[in-house]
Amino acid sequence: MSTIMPYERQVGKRYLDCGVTILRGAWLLMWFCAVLCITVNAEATTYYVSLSGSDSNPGTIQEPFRSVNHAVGVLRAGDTLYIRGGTYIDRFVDTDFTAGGTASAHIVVSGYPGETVVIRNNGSDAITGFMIANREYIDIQDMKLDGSNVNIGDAVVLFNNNITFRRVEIFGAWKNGILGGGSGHQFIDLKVHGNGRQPNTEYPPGHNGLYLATDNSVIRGGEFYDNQCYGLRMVDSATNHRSSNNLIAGVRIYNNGSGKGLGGTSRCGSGGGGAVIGDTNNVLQNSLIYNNTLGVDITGLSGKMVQGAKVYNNTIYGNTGYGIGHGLFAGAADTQIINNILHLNGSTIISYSVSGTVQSSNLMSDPGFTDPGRGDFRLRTGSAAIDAGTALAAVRDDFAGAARPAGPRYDLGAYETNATVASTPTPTSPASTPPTPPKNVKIKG
Ligand SMILES: [Ca+2]
Repeated sequence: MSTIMPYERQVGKRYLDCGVTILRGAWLLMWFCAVLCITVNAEATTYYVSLSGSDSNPGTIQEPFRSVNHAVGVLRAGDTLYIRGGTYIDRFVDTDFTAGGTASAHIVVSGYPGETVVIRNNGSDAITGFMIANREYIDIQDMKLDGSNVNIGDAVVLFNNNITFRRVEIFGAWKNGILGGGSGHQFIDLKVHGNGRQPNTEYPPGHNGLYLATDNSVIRGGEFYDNQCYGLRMVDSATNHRSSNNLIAGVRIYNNGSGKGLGGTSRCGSGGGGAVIGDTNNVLQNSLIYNNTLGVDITGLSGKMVQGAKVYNNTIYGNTGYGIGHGLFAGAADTQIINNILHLNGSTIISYSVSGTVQSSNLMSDPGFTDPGRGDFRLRTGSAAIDAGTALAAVRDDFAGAARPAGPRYDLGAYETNATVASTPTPTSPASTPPTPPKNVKIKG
């Protein structure tokens, strides 16, 4: 458990700790202490930004900085910057950072716990609002990035490696919510919506919630909705790189694409829809893809055939066009489409030029959702999707994080129904008899 400690107190404690050591004598220890002081000081300083602060302040909680782009410039590996609540007309780009983190000591830029932080693009950057191109191991978390007041650029651009976005809301960008390359990124529990305001008459292909050409990255949890083209597009348009080994899991993707995004006004050159999976060994699993223009596109760009795409245990519902389009443009090899539910889409799975496909245990009829009109795709008792799936070693849990399988087999779709776990017994008062353990629950002991 971490506590927020003002900068002076942290520094004071370090000197105190070292002083005790010095009193014990020994030049060697003094030398060691001096090194330790510098090392510790470099590894964990917490700074603050506040609307009531000043950039000439030291950045403590009592005397915080005023601007985010100034504050990020003082951060070293292991440091944390907390941004106090409020709306900042500001931005940060990689030239604002004077250092990056390391694998064992990330830089963290975070909204202050319990306060709402909005960073609204100040328009001072000709390319974009929030760009991190040369620094690594930076965690951006608990804030809203608002691109709505400038008619230029993407909200976030990443060209480097190992950046984490956690619980960040990204909205209103002229182009993409996030445009990302590089490797080892994590996008956890994001809310990405209303991006791609640029009229498609200016740039016909249109823009997306996330447009990633990354490798070895994880997109887990979160919502991607109301964007101009696709909610999430995982494919590189470059001919000399394949976006590879990315995992998309447990995401909710809805209302993206022409006639769906931007409050229904969106016009996407390619139609747009839920998700694109291209290039090599990318995985889409445990996700809800619904009410988009198209559902899932397994398709390459720039003549690159899709290789080894895996579409496991998704619920694909109510999309205007196909639920899954497979191999359009450049073809697809060795795709696995397993344990999905497709219902009320314009069509089900449309395959073009494909080879080596494994397509099994997919349900193409009404499975009995709890309340699809409200986005509740849990299965009702007795659903044909329960225990109808294939065991998949790569799918260990479900959309809600519950372990698979519950019961004898995997369920289809994004949710695993705990159909065989009895409800918790209601305690009687007074407890005249010991409660009976519910059936099918293994008691450790
Ligand atoms: Ca099951």
